Amino acid sequence: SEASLVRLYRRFRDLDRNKKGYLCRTDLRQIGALAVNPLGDRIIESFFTDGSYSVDFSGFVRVLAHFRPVDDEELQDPKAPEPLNSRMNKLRFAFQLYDLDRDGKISRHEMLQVLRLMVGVQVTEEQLESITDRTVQEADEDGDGAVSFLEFVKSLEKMDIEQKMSIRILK
Ligand SMILES: [Ca+2]
Ligand SMILES: [Ca+2]
Repeated sequence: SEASLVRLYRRFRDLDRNKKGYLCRTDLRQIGALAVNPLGDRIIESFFTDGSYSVDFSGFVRVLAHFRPVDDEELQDPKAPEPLNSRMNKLRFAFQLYDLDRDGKISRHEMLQVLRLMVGVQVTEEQLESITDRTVQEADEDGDGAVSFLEFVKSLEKMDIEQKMSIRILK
């Protein structure tokens, strides 16, 4: 809505500490919800397409739209384009946080890297390896040793993505 765009713009300007007119990685690290998120750095990277070092307001809004909480009262116009915060778009966004080389599959190595960020230091390398194997095996239906987007969607079928992938950016 127009009102939330105005509020977002205010947030954007607050984050933009040197009044540059764009945000860099350091600016985004001021967002509390990202600073405490184990995948925060990866989420921050997704604001910067093609190795750029700055994101303008429209890019900022586009990425954040994925995290907008789904509002039950929102009327869905069947003719409107799929909103960026739909379940499928949230899953697409999550998938690309794993698929670093963008080949459309989460390899065992890519899964290991994400799990390492998420489980933290409490597990040994050996445990991490076996968690990775189990996670990939459980999702990998065609047995190619990697997780495709469809396999990813299926394995998360019962998870409350709408809830888990919502970040309140405005207070
Ligand atoms: Ca990949
Ligand atoms: Ca597979």
